Amino acid sequence: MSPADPSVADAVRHGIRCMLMRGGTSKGAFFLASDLPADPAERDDLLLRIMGTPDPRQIDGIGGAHPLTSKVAIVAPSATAGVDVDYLFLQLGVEEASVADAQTCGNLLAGVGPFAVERGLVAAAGERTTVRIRLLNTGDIATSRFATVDGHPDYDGEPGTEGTVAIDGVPGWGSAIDLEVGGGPDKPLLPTGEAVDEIEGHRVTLIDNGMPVVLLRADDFGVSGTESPAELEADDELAARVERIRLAAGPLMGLGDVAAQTVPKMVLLSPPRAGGAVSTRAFIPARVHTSLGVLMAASVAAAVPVNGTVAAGIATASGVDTSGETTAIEHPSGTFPARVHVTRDAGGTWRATSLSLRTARKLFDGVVFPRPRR
Ligand code: NQM
Repeated sequence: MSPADPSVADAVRHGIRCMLMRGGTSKGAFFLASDLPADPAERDDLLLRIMGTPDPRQIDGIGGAHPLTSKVAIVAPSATAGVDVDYLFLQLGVEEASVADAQTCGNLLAGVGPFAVERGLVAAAGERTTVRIRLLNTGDIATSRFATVDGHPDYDGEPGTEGTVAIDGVPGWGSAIDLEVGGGPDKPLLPTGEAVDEIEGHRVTLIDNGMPVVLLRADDFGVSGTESPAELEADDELAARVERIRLAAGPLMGLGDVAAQTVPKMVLLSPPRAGGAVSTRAFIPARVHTSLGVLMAASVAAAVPVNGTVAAGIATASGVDTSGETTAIEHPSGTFPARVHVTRDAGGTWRATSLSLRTARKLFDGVVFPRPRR
């Protein structure tokens, strides 16, 4: 669809087909790529007007006035062999008119498989449907497995039955969605090849198991790591120190200049308090996460078994199960059981994949009306 297409030019009058979904602990607007302008600048401008950005309340759009609810997923049939759909994630600013594409979102990923079935891109296959997804932002491949009933996604499940689960940060129960995510053979877990690097006088671990993350010791910054997200956000000096490290870490991680990007994420680590392996507070990067991103959890967990990382120096062995594959990562609203598989190849390079359990829900399906250009 080109900008000259009357259905785009008239989007204000006729609206754009859109499904609002909760994916894990995030919420976003899901679109078929074919329902949006093909030109990225035109598309981004339209999405900003749909979400109501820039405005701290996003009052004239459908964004939820927080980065975790100002997200967009764009889905299309994939041309890649063995892959069903391509998923592009866009992080829309709230107060700033920004659209960032350097990261994916493992939470919205939970909604992608069901959305592909809802829109007829993939046919439901009996009681459990598998969708293979290419993550356009990172090049990683995900496999999503979820319940389907009568040809439709089953979001709710039956409380008390196997396959119906609760995830911390979301009230109630939902039908389990298994997400397996892995990078290609040329993607090392430690982008600099080091378990620890020094930035601005701090020992940090730069790691990427689906999400580029910088691991920091909370006590290096004069905080305990038990503070609430609001308390940490109120500390301007802390935010400035963390941001300086982030800007230096971006190029070291191969991400280039990250001033206008939302990665790497900055995670303060401290000892666990609730039986987990380690406790986290994640800057994403301006706001502090109310829980923890799926792939952020996978990146933190993958650092635990690697000698010399900041996580290995803090983590408690009792927070890792006996198989060594599930690591309980504490966050401000509970614990994330991160399942990761970490290996070291013959050349000494660390690699990892993750398996996460999420729920998702279709909240609304219809036509969204962007505010007019002003
Ligand atoms: O790490 C938030 C979220 C995320 C990212 C963010 C995510 C992940 O919790 O997989 O999903 O980093 O802005 O949705």
